[in-house]
Amino acid sequence: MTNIYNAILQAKTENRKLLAILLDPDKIDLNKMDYLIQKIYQSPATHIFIGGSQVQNNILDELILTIRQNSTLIGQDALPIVLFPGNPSQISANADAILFLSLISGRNSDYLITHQINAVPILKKTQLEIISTGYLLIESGDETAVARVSNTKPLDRNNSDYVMHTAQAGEMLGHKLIYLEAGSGAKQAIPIEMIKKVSNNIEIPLIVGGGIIDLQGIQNAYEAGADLVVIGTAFENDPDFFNHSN
Ligand code: 1GP
Repeated sequence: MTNIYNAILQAKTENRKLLAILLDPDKIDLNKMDYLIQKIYQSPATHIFIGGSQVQNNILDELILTIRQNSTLIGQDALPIVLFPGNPSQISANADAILFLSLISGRNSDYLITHQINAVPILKKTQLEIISTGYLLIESGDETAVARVSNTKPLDRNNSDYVMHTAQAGEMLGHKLIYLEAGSGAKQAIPIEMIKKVSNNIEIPLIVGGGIIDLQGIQNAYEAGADLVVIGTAFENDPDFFNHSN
């Protein structure tokens, strides 16, 4: 597998937009994986993200191996499998890379640095590509699982300047990606003006996810400057999501 971060940078340079389908191990039926993987490979997805706020089962390793087996059967180039963990127990050496997240919108030291420290001994035993990511949770209607589990307050969706400064601080601290997160199943996606403001004022690639429920929403995020969009719930609810004209 080529370096995943470099490929993201390359895509940004070429203005090639990227799409990750997020699979939550808690919501996946391993017996239906062949069908789901087929749908993923028929979709425009460029990455498979794996994670959830509270993965409680131990199927992570098995899930990734099942994805790999089914991907091989499909015979296309395998999509990179990237961990998007809620805590250090959600690490599997079988993935290709990990978004090494710091929840810089929050003020809970567990999610800023403690979980990361605890993850180090586990990560050191793997070959995972580690991609440092500044993770910003933005207010999106009702309380989301990320806000509840991380016990942090999302940033004000009407204060794009503060969100932009937080993203810029993340970039200055050396994060390689910025992720604007509305939360899985969010009522409201990240505001378009906010995506524009942040993307125009950072150099590193921008990921946007949470609450995007139609193809137009993906397009709008791209046009506003998102480099990679994450789709979880919409695909989970309807594996034919990408076949609809909208
Ligand atoms: C959540 O950004 C992702 O972490 C995806 O959110 O499930 O709402 O698509 P959805």
